[in-house]
Amino acid sequence: MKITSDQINDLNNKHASRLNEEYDQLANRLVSRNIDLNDLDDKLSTFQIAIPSWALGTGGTRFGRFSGGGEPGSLEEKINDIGLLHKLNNSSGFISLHIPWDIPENYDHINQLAADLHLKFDSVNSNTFQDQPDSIHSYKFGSLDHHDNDTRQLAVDHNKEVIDHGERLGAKSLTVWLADGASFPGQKNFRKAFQNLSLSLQEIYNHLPEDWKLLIEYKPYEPNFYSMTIPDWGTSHLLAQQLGKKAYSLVDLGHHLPNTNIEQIVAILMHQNKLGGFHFNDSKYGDDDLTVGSLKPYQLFLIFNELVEGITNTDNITPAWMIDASHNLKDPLEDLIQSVEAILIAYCRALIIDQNALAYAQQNNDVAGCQEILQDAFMTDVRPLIAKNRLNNHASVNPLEAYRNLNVRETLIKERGSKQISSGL
Ligand SMILES: [Mn+2]
Repeated sequence: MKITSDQINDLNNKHASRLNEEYDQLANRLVSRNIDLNDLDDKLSTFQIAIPSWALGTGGTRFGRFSGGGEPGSLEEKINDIGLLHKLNNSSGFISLHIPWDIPENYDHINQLAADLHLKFDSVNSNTFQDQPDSIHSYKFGSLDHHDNDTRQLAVDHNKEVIDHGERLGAKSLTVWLADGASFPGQKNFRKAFQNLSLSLQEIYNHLPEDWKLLIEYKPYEPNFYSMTIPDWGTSHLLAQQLGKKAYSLVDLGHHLPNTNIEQIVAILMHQNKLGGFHFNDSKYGDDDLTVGSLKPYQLFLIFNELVEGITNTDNITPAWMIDASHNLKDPLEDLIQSVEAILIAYCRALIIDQNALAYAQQNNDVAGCQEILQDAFMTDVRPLIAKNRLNNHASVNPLEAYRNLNVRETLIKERGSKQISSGL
């Protein structure tokens, strides 16, 4: 299925006059507060969020999976789905592949397909959290941290292969998330596991092309419930520091214990120029993989405040942004549309914070004033800015409404059938 610009224009035309009114009203208010709307518009236009290939099918829990139909069954179909999203919102211009689920059969063909849809390949992800069917060694008790050298080498070699696949697609970073850890006290020697992991990562790091980055993700628990070998940002940062300047930490919103101050972690990592990537989702209890912004939009805004501050005032690279959530109940494409929208809203609200006034209030210990400044930005309805930006970029003013009006899911079910199940879930 393809969505044409004419279809989007027709739908946009219905909204144009109302949107212009709302935009003008908001723009006047922001200009009077010295917000540079052209600059804001440029930042919104260039902000691109990677969609992981595994987010396009219906997810599940260990209790079951309820497929929604029309899921992409091949890498081509996954890329096509992201193309549909990007056509609607102009902000999903990156794909993040997971190897071995997404190994291309024909690189030229896959590169051409992505280019035709104005998509690029972002960070590639390795998978050593499950055994491959033909594997002679098992990751049941660890991969990169394994005490058995042959098992460890298998995991190292896999990561090197992922880099090689990524290179042929124009990707520039490898993301490593490990399930390695222990579920029972005494099961693993912490120091030896860390040492083995360190050696493995060094070998992978040495295989990185000059212009690549290694992004090290952390997680406090699950699938291991006593210890994880990279449990927190401190361990991730320590490893990145040891490896060198091409290694960075990656923050996944759902990979923290409840009530962790994630915005502070983001600020400190950026201060150290070590924040390399960011994964978006939302959670109530653990790594719930719910739609970003569905539960804690204020936290997301506070995080974006630090991200914007860090991008403006540190030498930290622009992190690789990716949605990392599982869509168990909603149509995955609808969920992704909502996710991108929530991220843009948080980003845009952070961009309209009066940073000078905030710095002045902080300097003067005006605690109530600081809160007022943040909440004034948070409570501003910035949706007309985002919709207008999309209108100017020939994308949809209201992507979710357009998705439904254009019967995207129904068409995909017709094309692919209702039983096809996406790989990698
Ligand atoms: Mn993640």
